Amino acid sequence: MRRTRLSVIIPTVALAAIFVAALACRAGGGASAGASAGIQQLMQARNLSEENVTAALKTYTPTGVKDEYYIFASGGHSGQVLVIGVPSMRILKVIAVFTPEPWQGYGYGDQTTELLRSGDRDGMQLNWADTHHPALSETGGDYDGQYLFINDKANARVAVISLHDFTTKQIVYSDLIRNDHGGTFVTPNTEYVIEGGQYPAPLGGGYEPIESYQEKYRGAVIFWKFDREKGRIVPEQSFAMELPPYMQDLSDAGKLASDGWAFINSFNTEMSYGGNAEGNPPLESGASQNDMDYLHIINWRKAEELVAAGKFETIAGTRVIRLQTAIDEGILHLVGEPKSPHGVDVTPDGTEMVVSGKLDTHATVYSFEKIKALIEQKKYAGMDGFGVPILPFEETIRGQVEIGLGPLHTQFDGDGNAYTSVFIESAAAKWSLKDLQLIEKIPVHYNIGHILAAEGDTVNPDGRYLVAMNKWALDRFADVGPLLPQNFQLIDLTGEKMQLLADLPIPIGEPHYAQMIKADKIKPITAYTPVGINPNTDQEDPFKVVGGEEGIERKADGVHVKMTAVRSHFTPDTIRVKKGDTVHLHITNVEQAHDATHGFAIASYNINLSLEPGEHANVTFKADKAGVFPLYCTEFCSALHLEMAGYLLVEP
Ligand code: RUQ
Ligand code: CUA
Repeated sequence: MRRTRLSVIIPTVALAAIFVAALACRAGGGASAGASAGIQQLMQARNLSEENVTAALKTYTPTGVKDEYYIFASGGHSGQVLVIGVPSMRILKVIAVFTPEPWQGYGYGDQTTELLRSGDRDGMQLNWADTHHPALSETGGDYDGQYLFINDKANARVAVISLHDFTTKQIVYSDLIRNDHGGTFVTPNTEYVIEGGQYPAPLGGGYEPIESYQEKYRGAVIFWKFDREKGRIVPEQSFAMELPPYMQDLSDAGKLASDGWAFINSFNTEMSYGGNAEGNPPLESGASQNDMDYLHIINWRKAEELVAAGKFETIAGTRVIRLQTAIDEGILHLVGEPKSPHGVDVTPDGTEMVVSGKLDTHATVYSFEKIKALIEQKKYAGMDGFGVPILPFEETIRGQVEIGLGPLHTQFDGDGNAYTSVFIESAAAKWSLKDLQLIEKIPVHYNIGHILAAEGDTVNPDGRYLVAMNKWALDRFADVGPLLPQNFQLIDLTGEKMQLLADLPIPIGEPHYAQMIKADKIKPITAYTPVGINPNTDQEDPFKVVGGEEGIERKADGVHVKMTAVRSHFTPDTIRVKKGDTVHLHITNVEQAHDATHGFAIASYNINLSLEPGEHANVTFKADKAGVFPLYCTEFCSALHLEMAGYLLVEP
């Protein structure tokens, strides 16, 4: 299938390129054909090279034409997710996740406020997140277009987003860990969403002196059980594994040959904890003494069985396989990995794992078959300080590829090539998995972190497009002061050589990772049907209002306003209450028309909703200020939109 689509698209692109080249030739030869002369003039006037014009033709997407791929990108500290089209590199949507988002009314009505606040920890309101790694749900190791997960590194939380309506459904966390990084990654059938901790702390919270770091601080990885039918994570069916207090970094789930296994790399096996003003080495140099850190190899399938057999302890409400149990049961092994490793990426066939070291120049390719054989033979190079067996490094690898300075993350195409981001060099490196040879490098602008390819971490990658997620933009865009946008660069993989096609400045940072999925796998709804759906529960809301049943009723718990919204009025449009009343607004957008969204805002009361067609929302507030407060629809929904208004009258 993939080939058929490819063969349709390449000729179109190639033809366009030939067309322009031919035009350029003819114009150069003195031809004065209207179109060619026009294009020549345009190229001259805008100072464009032939390469620029090919890039433009490969990405230009006329109005009304839809993109071939979606990128789901982390929105970084914004705590949101960005949706971007490829090849146009147009931003299509911001999905509100961990942070209030006014346009979507996210965090202003009862339902979304409840959802947002369900992510609060330690009694503190969290209004931001450091989102890192989105993960699309998978079936058989392929993206299935149903769900998206994303982690919050700062507060160790995981969110579930449904791609049915592109909204956040759930936020979970465990008090087991304070911070995460190695997530989210899904197992090949989305049985589990993996969240690996990063900075060790006492498990389950609480205080222990930092001097007791080695004894009392621990790492952990959580396997969140996902119930696809319900579309929610089930914390009670989830479990975790205690890990040594190294700083666990990125992770990846095994697939096909390595299905049932998970891989987590780490740094700071020195167990340095800083204290540079107290006579200790700074964390950064303390953590960079060893030549090797450890790749953690976890048999999650067996871990799942151990939990079912009761071999766990419950800590902070989470079932935890203790480190000693993991060692005794042979489900945790380590193997060396060179100098401050960062990314670990499992190859599409699941037979190998690629690890890159930030302070190394290589990508190291581990063979899962060799690892498995060594585990079976119990052939160890030794044990770490906690008794975890260490496999002999030389016997686990197939080889190393010389990549360049600061390799980080790797993606794959369907033709046996790997693509590694090279941070210090600001380049993307293409290399052959088969013979571990570097093929080509393309400069990117600048300081690339993650890299993503079309369906690039599935069992069936597409190739075609690569995106460099660059941390620095420097001279790429018009100057906007000292804080610059991040820069996503689209690269064409279909030609002889990689070609840089387009830049997309990202005005909210810092996005870390993203995934790219074929657009035809995403089939969102256009309206909530039947009318009256609460997107949080995906069910009809018990307070949904149907046309003709609107009204205002005073009950024991306050004033209930049953309201409908339709172009271009709210019914009722006058709300009369008394100062001090508790007001319950129940508003249903009774429309089913595509794109017929209404907003609902009330002056001064911090009330702001977005009511998509068929959506129902509830808002509870205390009318503690007397006065006259206009209410209105915030979406320009019709010619009479300005008239879609009314009053909240709070009598003293
Ligand atoms: S990590 S590049 Cu979460 Cu590599 Cu940022
Ligand atoms: Cu509804 Cu404007």
